[in-house]
Amino acid sequence: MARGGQAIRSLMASSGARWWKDKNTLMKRKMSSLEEGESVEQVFGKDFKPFGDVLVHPNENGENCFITYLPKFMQPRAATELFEHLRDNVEWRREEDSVGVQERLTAYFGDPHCTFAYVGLRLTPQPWTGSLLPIKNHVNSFFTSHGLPPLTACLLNNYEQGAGRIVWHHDEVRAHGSCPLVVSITLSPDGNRLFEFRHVASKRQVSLPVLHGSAVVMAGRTQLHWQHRLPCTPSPHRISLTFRSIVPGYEEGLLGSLKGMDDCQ
Ligand SMILES: O=C(O)CCC(=O)C(=O)O
Repeated sequence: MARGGQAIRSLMASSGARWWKDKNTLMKRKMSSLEEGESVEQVFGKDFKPFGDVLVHPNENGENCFITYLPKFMQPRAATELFEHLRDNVEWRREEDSVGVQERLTAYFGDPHCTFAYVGLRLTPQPWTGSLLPIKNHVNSFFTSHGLPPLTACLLNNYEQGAGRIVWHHDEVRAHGSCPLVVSITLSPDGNRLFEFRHVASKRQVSLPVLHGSAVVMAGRTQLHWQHRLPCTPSPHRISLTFRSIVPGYEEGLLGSLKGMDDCQ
């Protein structure tokens, strides 16, 4: 979940650099004029073309949001095996964030230095496990081949049967580079759950029953203009893998720069 609309707007607009420029470049929190009137190519890069079952096209309202759905991203059998393995082997935690005790269990994995700070939590990644590496590699080769940035970290969410939800929110993507990307893979062998989107300005809503093995993709400026939620309808057990384009060292760099500012006072 995100911390403050305007702050996010500022930081997301703050780097004209592409995602792999070094962290010193990314640390420069200089406001640029990019967000207003920026082109699809400026946000997504020249190699990007929309793909999948597109729910929101980057040209819609000139907002550079891209939401798409890939119903068959994983083979059902592989998705079931991964679901069972993660359910039984991950050390799940119930975090308490600045909103309260979370209504789902989570675990966080990623490349070194991909610290993820959101709603008052600061998560240090556990190293990728043998069971996550194949899907991480598949996700990366698929999305980079579509011109999107590498996915370096993954927050796993575990919504137990008949329980668990996330209320309307924007994802925290300040550390996700100049074209933030969040890919949520659904593992729910016993049935579908609803994934809902709401456009902030128009209040238009889209409800998507997400299939076992499917992927929902939110890229570009989606988190500025759209919220999403997982309502607590009577629902099967679902684990989601939310892959994120976190820039290694970004949060650590922020801590360093904040410390530097304290030192000067
Ligand atoms: O479970 C999902 O697919 C989405 C999770 C989510 O919205 C979040 O982690 O912020």
